[in-house]
Amino acid sequence: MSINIGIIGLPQSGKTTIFNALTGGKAETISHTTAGLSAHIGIAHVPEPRLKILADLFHPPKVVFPEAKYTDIGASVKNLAMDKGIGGQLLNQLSTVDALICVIRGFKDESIPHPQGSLDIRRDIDTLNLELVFSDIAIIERRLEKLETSLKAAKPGENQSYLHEKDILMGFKTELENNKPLHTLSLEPAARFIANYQFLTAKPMLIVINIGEDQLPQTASIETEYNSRFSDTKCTVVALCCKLEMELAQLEETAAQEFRNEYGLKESGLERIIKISYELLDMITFFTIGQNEVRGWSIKKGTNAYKAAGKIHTDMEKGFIRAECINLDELVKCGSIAEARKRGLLKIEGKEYIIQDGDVVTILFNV
Ligand SMILES: Nc1nc2c(ncn2[C@@H]2O[C@H](COP(=O)(O)OP(=O)(O)OP(=O)(O)O)[C@@H](O)[C@H]2O)c(=O)[nH]1
Ligand SMILES: [Mg+2]
Repeated sequence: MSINIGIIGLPQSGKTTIFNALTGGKAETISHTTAGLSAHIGIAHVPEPRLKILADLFHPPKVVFPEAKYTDIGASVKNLAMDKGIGGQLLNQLSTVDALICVIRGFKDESIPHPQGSLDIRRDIDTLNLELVFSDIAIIERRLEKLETSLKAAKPGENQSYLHEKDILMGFKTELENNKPLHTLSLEPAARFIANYQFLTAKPMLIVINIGEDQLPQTASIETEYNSRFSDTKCTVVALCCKLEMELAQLEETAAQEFRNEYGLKESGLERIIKISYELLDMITFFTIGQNEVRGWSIKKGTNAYKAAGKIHTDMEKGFIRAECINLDELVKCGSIAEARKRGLLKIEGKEYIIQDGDVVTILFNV
């Protein structure tokens, strides 16, 4: 499964710039008001240093990285929620993402007017949260209308599930009206409904404060300040100079690295964003080694060997016999699977084994 992330933000906050930084794409940063509504979609290879370690050990013809899909919707969520046409379609597209990146303007630049008139990070985060809340309330209201119709038409005794759903939705609406994103609620027994509706405020959220180059030395203090106010288990704030990251993403890796050193940046914007996204989404990576490729796979923490096999190939799930697993570090110490087997370090696991981050997995199966 590749992770799927939607990029939203107020106009001119830097959405397309970060999209380009993450995907290495070169989508033009022009305003949607002149270009019409259009979403940018791009794929990034998840930077996974452990794949390089495996590649150095096994010299496979091919190295396959997990992928992350980014969508820059390029329009305001609030406007989309009010639109039944193309805007509604874009919103549907947005509702299928696993997590949201909310870009907030932090850079100063007199030549780029701020849509709200002045620079104010807190106000903009609040405004964006309100847009998401607005969109979710609109979904709930539409559903409640339909439920009323269904309730009127239902025979006595058949309305139990409708009433239950109405109850839950009313509860959600109250929370939203108090400005509480749905991801802060304890989900049982409402989890099923959240999954059905794909509410935007139920999604994990990464707030990216788009700072200017001059603010880079304050990155850590900016992050502390805004995390103390806005972060929770499903929301994290990072500060990133999106424009610089976009420029670095277009350089050769060695040149980019040199510039990063000069700026005191330990890792690329993509690396930071991916790391936090994986944490927010509870994702881990396991590896497979084949004759033709070594490959990384992203799965939810807690996935068992049987389901993980299915990610690789449906035949492997259907004909699953067992999984042979070893932690990547141990494999590197042994130098080869054969040596690991000889030393008794290759664990033989059944269907129920929970795959661990960094496991190198061989699935034995018959078809
Ligand atoms: N000075 C400065 N300008 C930036 C920075 N990041 C983005 N910009 C500029 O801000 C403008 C808007 O950036 P975009 O990435 O197009 O913003 P957007 O959110 O996609 O804009 P819309 O799609 O029109 O809503 C562009 O002119 C960017 O070059 C930054 O860190 N510093
Ligand atoms: Mg844009």
